[in-house]
Amino acid sequence: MFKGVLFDLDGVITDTAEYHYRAWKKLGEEIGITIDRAFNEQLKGVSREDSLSRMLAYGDKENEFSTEEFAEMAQRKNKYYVEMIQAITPQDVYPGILDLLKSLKADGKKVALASASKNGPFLLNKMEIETYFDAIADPASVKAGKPAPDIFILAAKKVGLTPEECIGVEDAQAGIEAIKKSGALPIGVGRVEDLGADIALVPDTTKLTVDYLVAQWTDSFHEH
Ligand code: B16
Ligand code: MG
Repeated sequence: MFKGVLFDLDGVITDTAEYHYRAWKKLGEEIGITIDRAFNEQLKGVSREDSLSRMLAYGDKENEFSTEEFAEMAQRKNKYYVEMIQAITPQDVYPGILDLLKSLKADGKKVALASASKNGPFLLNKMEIETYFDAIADPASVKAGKPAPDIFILAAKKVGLTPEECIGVEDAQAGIEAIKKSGALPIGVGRVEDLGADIALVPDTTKLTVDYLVAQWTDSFHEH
């Protein structure tokens, strides 16, 4: 049976994915790049710098900015985003997540955060759920961001497990790919059109119960 759960944050624990989108959209408007929700799917789970690179490529502007300008734009987006997340409270935890965290703790499962966001610890604190996490993998300390598996491998390691002993929960294409490569069992939160038909998917977080995780684990190749 699985021994740990590696959680993505944005779009899984709370709706910050929407704020990331709005902050990128605002920056985009200022530099003449219009993005929509379909394009935004490619930014989910992707680091701040890689997101900006993708956005500039999308707007055909990848050669228009100096290194300093690039850094300033990444910073500006983060400023917009940080303004938006100040108002987050425990009420913003997605439905079902708190119950899931409590049940996992009661069952003795390890819980780790595997978010690409440098704002992760701040958000867990705002939502008052940091006590449920046995470890937070620091995205600044991994070489490659999602879709590379590094952050999930680190998250498992920080709770004394191998990825093969864990379930990873994600809402993003890049994140699902990262979980698959790490060796953990992926569970997606979202639509089959976005995340693919080859993994277990829930349409929303109310379906993420321990029973559901156990059933997916039992159905998977992980059961020996
Ligand atoms: P920050 P996750 C990711 O978090 C977001 O999905 C992605 O949109 C964002 O660019 C990335 O974190 C970096 O976040 O700018 O706050 O460091 O989904 O991996 O929890
Ligand atoms: Mg996410």
